[in-house]
Amino acid sequence: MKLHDTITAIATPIGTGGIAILRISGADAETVAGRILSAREELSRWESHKLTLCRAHRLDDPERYLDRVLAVVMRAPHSYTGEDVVEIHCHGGFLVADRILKELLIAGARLAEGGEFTRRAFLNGKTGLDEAEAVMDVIDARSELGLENAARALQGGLKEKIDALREEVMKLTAHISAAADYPEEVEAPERQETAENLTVLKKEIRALLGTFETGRMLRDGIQTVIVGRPNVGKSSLLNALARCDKAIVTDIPGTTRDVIEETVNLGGVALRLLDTAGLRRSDDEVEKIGINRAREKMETADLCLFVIDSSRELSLEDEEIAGELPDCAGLVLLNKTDCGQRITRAELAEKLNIPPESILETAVPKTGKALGIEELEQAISKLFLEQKVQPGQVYLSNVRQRDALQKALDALVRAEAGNATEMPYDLLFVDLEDVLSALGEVTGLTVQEEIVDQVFSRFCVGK
Ligand SMILES: Nc1nc2c(ncn2[C@@H]2O[C@H](COP(=O)(O)OP(=O)(O)O)[C@@H](O)[C@H]2O)c(=O)[nH]1
Ligand SMILES: [Mg+2]
Repeated sequence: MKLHDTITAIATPIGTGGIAILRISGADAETVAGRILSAREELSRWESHKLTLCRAHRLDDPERYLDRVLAVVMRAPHSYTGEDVVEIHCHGGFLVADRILKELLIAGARLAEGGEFTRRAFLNGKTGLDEAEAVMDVIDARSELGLENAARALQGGLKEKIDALREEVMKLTAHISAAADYPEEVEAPERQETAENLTVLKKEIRALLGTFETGRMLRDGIQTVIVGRPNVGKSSLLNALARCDKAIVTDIPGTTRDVIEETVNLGGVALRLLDTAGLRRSDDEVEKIGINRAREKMETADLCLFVIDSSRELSLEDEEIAGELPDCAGLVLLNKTDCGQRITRAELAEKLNIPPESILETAVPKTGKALGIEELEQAISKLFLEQKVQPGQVYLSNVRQRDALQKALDALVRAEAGNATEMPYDLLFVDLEDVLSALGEVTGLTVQEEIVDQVFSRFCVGK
């Protein structure tokens, strides 16, 4: 990939809409765009960051217009990429943006790769890696709180924290090297003091690491799998939570064969509901595949809703399913309470050896009023949101950031152990350098090329 060539792409989604936007970035952005735009004034004389009404035309014949457009020049370094950028806002038809793109390519630009604009922004120091990831998270956000967290990271919320931590470590390394360089004038730090500093740092990094689970949930939602034997009301429950008729409901056992997904909003977080094939021994090939899929989903779920038909005695199948529930958070639903209840919460708690608080009673009949849905939503909130999601707090939201911080923590623990045994300060220094570089990885300050590649491979063209 050449860094300094001029790239272009359509930045808006394909399809019809009010407008479409093309981006051009690179040293020749103005020249390239100038070849296919005509306005009262030459592009090179346009004021930066000001929209101008002009015409887009064919490169080979300026009399053949393609569209009337608005265009803007954003000169380096005050642009998204840090390079000269031109944006062309044309009409959002199927063909028009594509035609203009073609002309720009003939005029000398190259088609941008996925994420290349943001990558340039990163390489030009316009954005940290954490912020680039936040851009992606803003685009992908599925819930209000997820969006808020991503936007906070975009504003440098995480970077601020990491920089503050680095600052603390640097104070210590500066003191150590000063003492090494000028032993007469500067005394090495007291061991006790170093130990205290390291403990504080450790606590802060641990706290940040502790936000990962919630951050991931804000970003990806709560993956919730609904399981139980056939006909207990799993699909009806999904429909009741989603307040729509997404899943097919019949009284024929084995109706649901594939995994059905629906995302609903729960207190600003995405609850990603997965309705699955009822778990039972089956000879039906298709149903068997569905049952295997259900089992796979159980393995990666954050929450498992185990549905039981309370109008019947607890069956052997129910007990078998209870034995294979995943390790994640779980709630048991005694459903069909409107049909004459034959198992109570207390009995079930005792039989399956589960705490009564995680058993709820519901009814989701085909006609008539659903019962217990609000209580269920509250119970899920209590498990995942209450006291966990605080406004203004910064949450780690991806594995890369978590791994880098974990590395920092490991190095810190080594430094701490070394300090406790009065390891010479120049050796301790090595561990502290590791802490610094691991922290720098979070924001991209010290990150390896391949990790950068990985981050940007998630981006779409035009971003
Ligand atoms: N009366 C009543 N019927 C229910 C309830 N839940 C489900 N049903 C009915 O039970 C049958 C099976 O429901 P379904 O949701 O397809 O069960 P699944 O096989 O577990 O997905 C359907 O006829 C539903 O209308 C309930 O709480 N009360
Ligand atoms: Mg079903």
